[in-house]
Amino acid sequence: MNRLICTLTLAMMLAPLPLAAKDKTVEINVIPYPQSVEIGKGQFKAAGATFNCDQAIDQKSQRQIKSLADHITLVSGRTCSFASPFGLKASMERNSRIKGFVFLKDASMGPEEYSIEVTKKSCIVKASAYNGFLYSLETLKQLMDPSIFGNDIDGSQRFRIPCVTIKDKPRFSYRGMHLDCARHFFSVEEVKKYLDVMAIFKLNRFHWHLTDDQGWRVEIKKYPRLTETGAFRNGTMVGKQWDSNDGVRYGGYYTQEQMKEIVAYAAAKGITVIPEIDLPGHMLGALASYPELGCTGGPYEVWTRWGVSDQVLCPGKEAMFTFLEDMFTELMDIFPSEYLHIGGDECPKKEWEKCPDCQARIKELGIKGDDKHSAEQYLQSYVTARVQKFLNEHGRKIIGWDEILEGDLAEGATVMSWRGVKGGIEASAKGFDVIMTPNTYCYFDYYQCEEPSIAKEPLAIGGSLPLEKVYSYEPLEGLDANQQKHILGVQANLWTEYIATNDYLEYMLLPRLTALSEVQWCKPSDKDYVRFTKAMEAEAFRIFDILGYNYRKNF
Ligand code: TNX
Repeated sequence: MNRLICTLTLAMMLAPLPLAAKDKTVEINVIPYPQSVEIGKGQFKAAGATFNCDQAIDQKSQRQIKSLADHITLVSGRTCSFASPFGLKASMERNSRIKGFVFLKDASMGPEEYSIEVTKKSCIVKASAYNGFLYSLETLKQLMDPSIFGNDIDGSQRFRIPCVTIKDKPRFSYRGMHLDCARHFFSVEEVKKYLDVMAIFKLNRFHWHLTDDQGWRVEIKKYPRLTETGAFRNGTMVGKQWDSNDGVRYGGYYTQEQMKEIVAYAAAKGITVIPEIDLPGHMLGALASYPELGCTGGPYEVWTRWGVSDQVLCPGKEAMFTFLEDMFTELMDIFPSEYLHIGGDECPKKEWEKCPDCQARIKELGIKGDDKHSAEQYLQSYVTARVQKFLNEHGRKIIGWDEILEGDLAEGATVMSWRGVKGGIEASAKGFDVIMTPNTYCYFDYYQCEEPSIAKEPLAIGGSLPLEKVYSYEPLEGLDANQQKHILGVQANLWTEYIATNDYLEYMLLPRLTALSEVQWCKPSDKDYVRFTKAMEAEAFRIFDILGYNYRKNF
């Protein structure tokens, strides 16, 4: 008898906890973590629930909402019907017992803000605009079993959402990720997959580095040699052997149609594409195609090695500016973004010092060097200002790397601080808007581990940037209230000198992108590395597995 009691007690101890007790331990694994989360008791069954979507919501948002309904139908095998009546909000106010999903427009919310209120009977979602609705859908998916990210049909009705009230909006309006497609070329499909994972973690800017010394990747109809010649290089250096060449011709470019396709694909995911044409340095792709744009007239070659080339565009020649204006005219047609990135980094002045045309230009403009900057540095400011004026006249604004601060910088430029945070501190003090991309926290081409383990990793450019360091970044540190107002947001950069394959690209991106997303989205008080890593393993890693992303599993 005693034995029987013992066995029964043991069995009760081992039995699953009753639901009510289990609910208390519910944690939500949403990344980036929402601003306000109140967990309730119980669950809402998403499989088979009706989607009620107010007609006041724009058609584009409605289509996204409907596609979640269709997707739950597909994976759960239970139909989620979609209805889009007029006056849903008013009828909700009269009869609050409406069941299922309810999507409402709340015009008082910011464009990226949303709320979700889940009870056992209903899931009420509110937002005012497209991105807010998209983010509500991403959060809903992360609240469900990660298998929602796949297409496998699963009749087990796992698609439940814990009862929870979420109110959410981002800390920063600019939440970017950069990709260098010049050093290595990534196909349209690969770029789309990159955008897909950005969207899951609520990033909204894709900085597309499209031209460099090692390749010009943009079709410009008026200058066909840019892609006939400039898009291909005669081999690539091997590893870090600077004088080597693998002898394999390498290259590729995007047609205007393909770039438009990517812009539209990104826009549907709430992401603006900001193209970068890096000038006046990092221009061998263009110079090899049109040698008359340079100081010496060449010969030039699309570079087969990494580093900073002394061969740059010649601002002494009017034809160079004509080229830039023609090229940007076509580019603006492809990219509707308010901002265009004009590079500006790492432009050696050796050629300009010797070039008669550059020196004549310096004289003509009355440029004089001073104790801060050389005349040639001010000449770069002249290039920046001319391009900026042209783009401003077409309703666009410029972003440039922090070197554009050297010399004079005209009002309205936005500075991307990459050489640590000092450029951002200086620019914001001078009243310029800033995007923080410090190499100390945001360079995803650096190794993902601490020094001693670096030898075990695939070859990278150098540096050490473990996940935790990315997570620890506080973009407003050291800035006073006035400077803080100028920090538009944060971006990580993925330069691809040593990244030749998409698999390796994803490995360098993930999971650091998830840490970046909390730096961009969360208030410092909502960040918690332990909570974050648990969610990353439980949710993000499963999403990566289901969607077929390569990622670094040790952190
Ligand atoms: C510096 S960041 C560069 C890039 C390199 C990168 C490598 C910046 C504006 N310029 O051209 O790819 O370092 O980490």
